[in-house]
Amino acid sequence: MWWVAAAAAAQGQLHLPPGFTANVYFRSGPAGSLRRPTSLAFDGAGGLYVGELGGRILLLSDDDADGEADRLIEFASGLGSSTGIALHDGALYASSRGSVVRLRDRDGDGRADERQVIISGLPTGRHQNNGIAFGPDGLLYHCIGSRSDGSEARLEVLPLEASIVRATPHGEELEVFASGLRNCYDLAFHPVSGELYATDNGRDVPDSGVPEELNLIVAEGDYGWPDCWGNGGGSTCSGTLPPIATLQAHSSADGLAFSSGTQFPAAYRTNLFVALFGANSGDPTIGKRVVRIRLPEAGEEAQVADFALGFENPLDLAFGPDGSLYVADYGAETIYRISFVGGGEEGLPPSLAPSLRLRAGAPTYRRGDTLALELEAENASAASALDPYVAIILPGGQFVTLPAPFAFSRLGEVRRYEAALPTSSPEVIVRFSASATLEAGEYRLVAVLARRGADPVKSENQLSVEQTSFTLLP
Ligand SMILES: [Ca+2]
Ligand SMILES: [Ca+2]
Ligand SMILES: [Ca+2]
Ligand SMILES: [Ca+2]
Repeated sequence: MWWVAAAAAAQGQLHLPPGFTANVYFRSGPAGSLRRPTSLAFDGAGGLYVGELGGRILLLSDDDADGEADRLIEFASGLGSSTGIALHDGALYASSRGSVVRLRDRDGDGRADERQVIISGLPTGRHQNNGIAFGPDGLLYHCIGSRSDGSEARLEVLPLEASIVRATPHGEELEVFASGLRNCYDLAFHPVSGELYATDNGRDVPDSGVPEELNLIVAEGDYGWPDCWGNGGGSTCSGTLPPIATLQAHSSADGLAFSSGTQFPAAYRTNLFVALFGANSGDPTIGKRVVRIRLPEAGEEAQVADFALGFENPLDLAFGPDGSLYVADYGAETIYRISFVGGGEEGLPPSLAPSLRLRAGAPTYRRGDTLALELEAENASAASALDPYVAIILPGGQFVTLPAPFAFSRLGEVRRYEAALPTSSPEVIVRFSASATLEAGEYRLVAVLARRGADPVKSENQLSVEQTSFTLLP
């Protein structure tokens, strides 16, 4: 698949699922310059704050609402290597190497005029303090990277190192919330459940097989670094928590954001989007993309799928008030805006299109038996908008629709379906007002997943068609 990405990159275009489009929201031009963007945060008025590695914070706005920023204000400068920003209670919080700075714009001119270091003395070394997020509890959560890789001559691990810390919005009561994260770049709270998710990057050693991780963060959780990684890799894994998804080794899993708004198709709601920066080896097949993660439901595994390819080095992302996804490409020094313009379910990449699995309960039946089927809707998170239909295909192409189609109520649901086979003919109702006799013989059984209210017979309404067969004995 990477040749698609390479071709797209050569044209300066992103490769997206059908129904999506991307435009350049901002890059250096007459309005000002953008250099090595690291982090994004929207304010309530649609202004986009952008942190730069060089220590500036920019405020971009799209005053004529055409999807491209036309105004740049330098909100702040002089921070040291900023890799995380967040807005809370009218203030902008920014990471600066070893500290957290709180900035306010008191006079509303778009430039910070009040500045306070609220946390300082954080450990730095190979990595530093990165992403910032505020929880439903109003407290500040902050990623602190490790000072070493974990594979080199071991440094003493300092108390706040390789952790997620928590503090009040004033920087007081600083404490370790979770530990064992080698280099957490970003973190985000689930908009509904309030659960905290964070990325973590495995060690840099080539061919070590150490994956990048998405972790569900719980209080006092230990996520394994330096000895344990992935799902039980390394050593000393006892008592540590595995990731809920592993991501491509050395791809550098960085910014993450939950989808918000209603612009993206229903199947994308409350999915996590993660920017994979790319390998520091320069291998073009690693990372350089945004992936979409569907969080696991009970007993399932998280599903990871490519969403957007063709970046240089995507680093952070955020959903805007317009429901578009904004991606800061550190390498291309560009902020992209990705929007959904297609209709219905067209935006679903093939791997995530709704599908139906059909299993016949038995290979043979006699008249009067109960035909048992199992149907499973996959990837159909818009399940409430979909109806399954089951039909028996007769010789000559007529078909019998089995009665009482039911709706799926959630993703991955398995529904058993039972229908009494007619004891005599011609008792069954056939579509198009025909009637038919079920002679002994082999029948095809077809299940169709269609949009609610749409005619399932029309191919344009069929999102998934599955077949199996059974034999009706004399
Ligand atoms: Ca504009
Ligand atoms: Ca000001
Ligand atoms: Ca881990
Ligand atoms: Ca972020």
